[in-house]
Amino acid sequence: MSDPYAPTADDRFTFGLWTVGNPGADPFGRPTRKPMEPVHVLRKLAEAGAWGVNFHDEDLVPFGASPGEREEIIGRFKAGLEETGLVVSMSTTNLFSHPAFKDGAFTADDPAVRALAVTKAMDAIDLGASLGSHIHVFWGGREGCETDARRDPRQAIKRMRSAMDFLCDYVLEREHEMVFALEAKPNEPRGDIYFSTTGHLLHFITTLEHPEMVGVNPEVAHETMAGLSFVHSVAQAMEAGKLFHIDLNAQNIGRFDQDLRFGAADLKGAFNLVRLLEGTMGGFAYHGPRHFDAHAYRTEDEEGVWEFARGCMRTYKILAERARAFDTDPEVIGLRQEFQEDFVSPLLIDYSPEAEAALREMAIDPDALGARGLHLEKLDQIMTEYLLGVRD
Ligand code: GCO
Ligand code: MN
Ligand code: MN
Repeated sequence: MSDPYAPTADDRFTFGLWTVGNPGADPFGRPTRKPMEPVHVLRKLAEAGAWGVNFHDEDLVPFGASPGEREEIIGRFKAGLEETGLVVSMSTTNLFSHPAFKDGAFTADDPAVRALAVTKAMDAIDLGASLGSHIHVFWGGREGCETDARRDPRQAIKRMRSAMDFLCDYVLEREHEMVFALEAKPNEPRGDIYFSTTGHLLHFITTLEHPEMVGVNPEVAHETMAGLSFVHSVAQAMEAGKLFHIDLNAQNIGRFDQDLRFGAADLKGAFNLVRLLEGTMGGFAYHGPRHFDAHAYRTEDEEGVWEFARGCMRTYKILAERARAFDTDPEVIGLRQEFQEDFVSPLLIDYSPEAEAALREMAIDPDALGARGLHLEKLDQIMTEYLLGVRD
């Protein structure tokens, strides 16, 4: 029998060169694994069943490479894409590693740093576009501070807006078919990063010159670090039509940025996320790339890296299968629908004197409403049993 959890192109699973290529260094210790050649990564990803690959400009072409080196590297990578059939599903700019960006890139006080950042981003956009990327992610890892003693945070917001407006116009000028996806994170590497959550970004996007070109790229770990519900953040992005990309991984609240294998922590959160993305919970599904922005434990060798990659995809598919089973279980449907069919809701959409009168005439007994049990304990226990695999 074929493996029902084997990944296919339809799953749109993707990994970054920096994720499976992560050599296992941390602030306290040196790398435990050797760097991997990009084309080797492509071959191994294709073998594991991934659909796409992503990269920062520098993951592929080292910062400061000569034009000749650049051309050679890109040529080799292009051939690797053709050989493996992988697509470039997203590109991004590294605006955090070089010391020039130590106090911000687009939000830096020094206009020379901002100019360098915008120029580097234009080059990264062109690089991505030339390899087929239609989504460019901006994660402002250095856009923040340890102290607010100098920069007025309002200035940072204005500068970020100018940078996004500038770069949207650049994409239009170049006629690239590309949108931007902005990624929030509350802290790490900065003490505090501006636009700390997906919600902050969703508002910011409405203030741009081309809001239609810009969406969000929420990451499990980042909202969880902020102590927030990732499912609710993703839901808000989807409802706003702004979920352009997603970074899947796992994270325990209150810890440093862990970038764990998808599903390695908070399985219930992962389950509800998959219900949302797959549309089993109701409403529309997400059709963009399912990107795993995570890395293998530092304890692993290369074999462990591919175990990690297969594990991310397999857990997603198992959760999707469990989600479909849960959401089509007649008992679950019954428990979820109990209060959904009604004739009052239409009255609550648009104000009119008639609607007001009809609402005021309703004989509502607040005490009866308050005394009623909602059976959420039962529903949640059923969910737990689906997750534990004892109910089908
Ligand atoms: C992190 C971020 C990054 C970004 C990546 C894409 O916490 O380091 O999640 O991995 O997603 O830089 O721009
Ligand atoms: Mn992250
Ligand atoms: Mn990320």
